[in-house]
Amino acid sequence: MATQHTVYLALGSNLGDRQLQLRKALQELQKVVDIQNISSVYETEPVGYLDQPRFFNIVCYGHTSFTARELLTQAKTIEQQLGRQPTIRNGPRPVDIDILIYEELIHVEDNLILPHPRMHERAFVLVPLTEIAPDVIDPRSGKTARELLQTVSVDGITRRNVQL
Ligand code: PH2
Ligand code: MG
Ligand code: MG
Repeated sequence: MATQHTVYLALGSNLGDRQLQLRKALQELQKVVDIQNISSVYETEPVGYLDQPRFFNIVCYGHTSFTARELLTQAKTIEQQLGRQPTIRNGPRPVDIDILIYEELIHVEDNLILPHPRMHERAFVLVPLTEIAPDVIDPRSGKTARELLQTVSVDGITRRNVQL
């Protein structure tokens, strides 16, 4: 078996049937990542660009034989399959799939920065991440998800009883 890499992914949806989009995205992701755990669904106020619908956000983690770059390509393909169109930065989308952490990799390239450059300041990532992996370490800061969560406001984040 090829070497397995541990990866943490964040998914968000705020266009169309958010539950269905996340479910379909997970189904597709399962083909490239052996998903071990998925957080609850959180309904979250938009961050960055405010004039758009609320998101459903989740985090999952698993193991993959793909490199980070290959996984990014797969994630983009799934986003497009689910109807994502190019739009304004931080704007609305049927589904967004971001790689948060890939092993202990620290990597900086135009379109692939690991760990995710804004994960440490985003409650919509840190709340679900802490739910499933409170002790995971952000390789950049050396802090755990739980520690990072203590540094942000969790206003506008609501756990929803939504089955995926
Ligand atoms: N994603 C963004 C920008 N803003 N806000 C929320 N609540 N959830 C997101 O997933 C999100 C966002 C860029 O990817
Ligand atoms: Mg994103
Ligand atoms: Mg993205």
